[in-house]
This record gives sequence, C-alpha cells and structure tokens, in this order.
Amino acid sequence: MAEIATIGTDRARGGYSRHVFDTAERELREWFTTSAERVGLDVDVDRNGNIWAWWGTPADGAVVTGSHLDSVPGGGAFDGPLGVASALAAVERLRNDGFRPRRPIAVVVFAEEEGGRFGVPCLGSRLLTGAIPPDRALTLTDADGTTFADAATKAGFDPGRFGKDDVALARIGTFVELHVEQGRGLIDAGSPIAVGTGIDPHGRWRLSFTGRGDHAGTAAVADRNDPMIPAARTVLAARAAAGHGPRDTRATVGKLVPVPGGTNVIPARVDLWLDSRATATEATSEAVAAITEAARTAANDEGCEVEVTEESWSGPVSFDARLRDRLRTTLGEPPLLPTGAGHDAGVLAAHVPTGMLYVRNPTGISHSPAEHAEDDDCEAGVEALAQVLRELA
Ligand code: HGY
Ligand code: MN
Ligand code: MN
Repeated sequence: MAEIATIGTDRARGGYSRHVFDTAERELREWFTTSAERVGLDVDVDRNGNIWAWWGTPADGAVVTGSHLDSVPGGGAFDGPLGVASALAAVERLRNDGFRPRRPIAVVVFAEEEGGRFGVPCLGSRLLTGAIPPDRALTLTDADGTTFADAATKAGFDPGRFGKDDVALARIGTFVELHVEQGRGLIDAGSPIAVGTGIDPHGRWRLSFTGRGDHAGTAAVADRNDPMIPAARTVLAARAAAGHGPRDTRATVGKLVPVPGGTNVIPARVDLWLDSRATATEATSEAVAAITEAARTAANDEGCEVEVTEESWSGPVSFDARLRDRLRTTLGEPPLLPTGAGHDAGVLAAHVPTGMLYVRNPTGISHSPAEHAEDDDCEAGVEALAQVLRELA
C-alpha cells in the first residue's frame, strides 16, 4: 500500500482519483504487474482490460481472488487496492510457507469497478460476464466526451475484442474478494474481519433538465425557465424518499453539473445523477419512482423539460451459502455482514460461487480520504485470505 500511496493523489479534491486507462491507473497497472511477477506469478491482461496474475497454469476451476485499483473521484486509499495488495501478500505468504496448491490460484484486478470515468460500475467484470453488451460499453463517454473505445484503443486494446469471455469465466472455480469495510459493521461487532452475506440492489439514473439559458442580471425572474430549480427540488425529493425501511432506503445526488456553468449565467441545462439503493428491489424502485415523479412536476412548474435515463442497475446479491459457511468455518466464525456497497464479486456471483471478506474500517467512512484500515486489521485480513486460499486450493 505504501508503494502506491503517491499514485493518483488528487490535490484539488483530496484523496485519490484513479480512473480506468488514465495516467494514475496505468501506473497502478504497472505496479501490480511488477509486484505480481516479484512474487512469482505469471501476468496477463484479458481482452476486457482486466489483469490476471496466475500461480500455476491457467485452467478451469481455479481459486481466484482480487479486487480493483480504480477509485471514485477523491476516494480513499483502501477501497479496491486493499483487496489487491492483500491478495498478493497472501499468495507470497503461502509460497514462502512452501504451500503447494492442487488448483491454480489467480489474483485478478478488474477494470473500472467504480465507474468513475465512464459511469457504469464494474465495467470490466460486466464485460467479462456479458452483463453489459460490448457496443453499449464502447460508446460510453467520459466528461470530456472521450469514448471507452477510444480510451481503450489508446491504452493498447482492440475494441473489436471486448465482450463476454467464456474462457476466462470458465477458469474461475471460486472467487473470494477481500475489501475494506465501508460502514460501521465491524466497529460495532468488535472484530477485525467479517464474511460477506450479500449486496443490496442499487442503481444509477441520470436526470437531464433543460430550460432557457440566459443572463443572470437581465432575465426577469417571472420569465425564467431555469433548470437549476427543478434540479434542486429533485435533490430534496431524493432525501424525502430516503431513510425509510430496513437499513434505510438510500438516495443520493453526488454529482450535479450545470451547463454552461457560469456564475452569472442561468444554465441552459442541468444534469444530475441519482444513486439509489435499498435492501429490496421494490423499495429502490418505489424511491426512484417518487423522485422521478417529483422531478417531472418540478420541471413542469418551471417550464423546463426533464429526461430520465437508467445508467446502471445491479440486482440483489446473496453470496453462495456453502462457500459463505466454509469461509466462516475456516476463519473461526467471524461475524457475517451484508453491505450496501457494490463489488465485482456481486457481478461474478451470478456465474460462480463467490464470497467476500471485509477488513475493519475504524472510521466507518468510505469514498472519502477519511477511509482507513489499521495495520493490525490489514494483517488479520491477509492471514484470513491466506487461510481461505489454502483451504480452497
Ligand atoms: O458504488 C459502490 O457501491 C461501489 O463502490 N462501486
Ligand atoms: Mn467503492
Ligand atoms: Mn470497491
């Protein structure tokens, strides 16, 4: 973790900004390749931009672990990289102990887990599993209008080869992802590690409000069609729709972009992105329906238009019960934790037996520079992952 501590630091936001195929992420790819080779693994990159480091000849039924290296804008140091660094450390420990696996073991780094650049989370694992059609992925654009196809080409990939990878998928016999906890579960449980039970359903919607751009000083208020007004009312509607039900229905607007975005300019358009999650799909759908209804009413009141687009949906995930119980038994019955955070493990769970291990985060905060994990707890995570790999392989 210390080796990558200076890669992708974001001075403006604080924390880290590391997004697929940008300079920082490419540096992290090099760090991973060098580190994996240093512990004796053979590294190759698949057609969808995911990196695989193999102990033993790649073959079906492998025991696979890993996570992601990309971050949210201004993210913390541990979300993603802790799972990757811990996997390398666990493999190194097993090799130093002279462990001889009967199955191939692989450490994988999935591309664009956060969707921080192209908007769709778990893009690399969704492409691998066929959860997203390649032509949809390739036409995604970043804030500058660069397509994923162009960014991938610039990074040395052939856009024509992106898409479901049955060979890579068949090789995964079991997948276990270690991840820093992104809530307070382990603080309250007083344990350094936990085994994951599942992931709440969650989605992302883009709401685009259009009105009439004009001069802030000369346009009479009564004549305005200012898209910022319905956008603001929608943010409040999101809060009103949230906070109910078991473990809270959640609705968040973390990104709102006025166009053109001048201090003295009434925006012509305001784009905002809604992230909504709940313990059940119906609760999420109800919240989103209430919020989009409020958005349409607010747009109408202001003489504006609004367009609602679902950008991604991740259904509810329950990890394989047998594997979950086997992880728990191997690790001496640590606590079980559900989570509201999405992971590549959630995408793979539909295809292969998948499990998760969490490492305590004493702040309970994530997607923020405040995210943290103590060395002792990280060490407990590496030891747990090494035990799990030994047991499974
Ligand atoms: O948004 C999430 O839950 C994850 O960090 N991608
Ligand atoms: Mn994250
Ligand atoms: Mn993550």
